[in-house]
Amino acid sequence: MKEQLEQIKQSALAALDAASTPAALEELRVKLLGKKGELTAVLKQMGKLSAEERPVMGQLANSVRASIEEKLEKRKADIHAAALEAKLAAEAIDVTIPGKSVSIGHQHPMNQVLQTIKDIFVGLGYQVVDGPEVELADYNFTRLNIEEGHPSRDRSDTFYFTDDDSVLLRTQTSPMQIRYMENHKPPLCMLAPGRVFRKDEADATHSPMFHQIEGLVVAENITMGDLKGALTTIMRKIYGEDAVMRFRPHHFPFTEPSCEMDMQCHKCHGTGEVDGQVCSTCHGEGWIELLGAGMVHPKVLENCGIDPEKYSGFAFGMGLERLAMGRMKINDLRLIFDNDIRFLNQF
Ligand code: 2NL
Repeated sequence: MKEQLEQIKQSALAALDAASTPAALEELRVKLLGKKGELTAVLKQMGKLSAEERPVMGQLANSVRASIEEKLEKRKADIHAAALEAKLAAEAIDVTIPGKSVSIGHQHPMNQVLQTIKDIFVGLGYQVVDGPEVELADYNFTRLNIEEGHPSRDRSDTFYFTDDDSVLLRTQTSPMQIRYMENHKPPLCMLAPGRVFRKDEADATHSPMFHQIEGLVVAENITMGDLKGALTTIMRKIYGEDAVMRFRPHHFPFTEPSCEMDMQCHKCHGTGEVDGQVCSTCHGEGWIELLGAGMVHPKVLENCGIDPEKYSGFAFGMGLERLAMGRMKINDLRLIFDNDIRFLNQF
């Protein structure tokens, strides 16, 4: 029996040494120490021993059990430690590896230009307003003194929603100014930037959707002198203090008198030529068209409930794309709308 116990101890310790998982250890515990285990089987035979032998064997059996239990605990701890070690090694983070860079987008070039311009106008006291892109023909045309039959009302030029041509995609941002005049008493000073829509085939200088900025100032005693002073000041803030400007007579149905404002070409200084070649910036014109403007037509003021005998005002409108193209040296309008990342990343 003594040999049997020694045998159990040796093989148990060897098996415990060989076990490498908590599950294998548990299996061994049951096999060695459990009710149906090897040690229990030996102990059941104790009854057959003599009275002198029994305590000796009992003691030996207990020490074998203790050895096995001790080894079991040690292996448990070892295996747990090894597992932890392996987990830590696997999850180790090398804090010296450079991080993954997160690429952050930026404002679209059109928005950058718009923001710059809005800042200038806000600084001069203009209120920036927003309005609907789907408009009534009444606001877009009629109240602006654009008569029935005017070419800009044509179905080939304007996107209409209804058969009676009463609802449309606005072709200019002026309807926002009409709405503003309806709801505000002079003195008023506002800026209306936004998308406008015209049935144009897209090419280097045309797009069926583009952006306009219109401005309006109405108060007592506003004159053409105010118009010239305000627009010269504003355009110099946009194009530089040394920019040279000129005003030419023009015609718009909603202003009287009307004018266009040009800036002398900064490349050829108004000569239209660079090194004997036609200037590429102004195409030989010597001047670059900036905007259209004029004194608000008395009929338009009246159409908005403002007394033209008491009040007068000036208004102006310009294309934002053209302005952005000039400032950012973009030569094809379509680039602005394509949203090719190689283009956008240049700004
Ligand atoms: C251009 C010319 C212009 C206006 C827009 C306007 C608005 C009201 C009354 C009177 Cl409510 N006028 N707007 C005036 C003159 C010119 O735009 O060439 N735009 C691209």
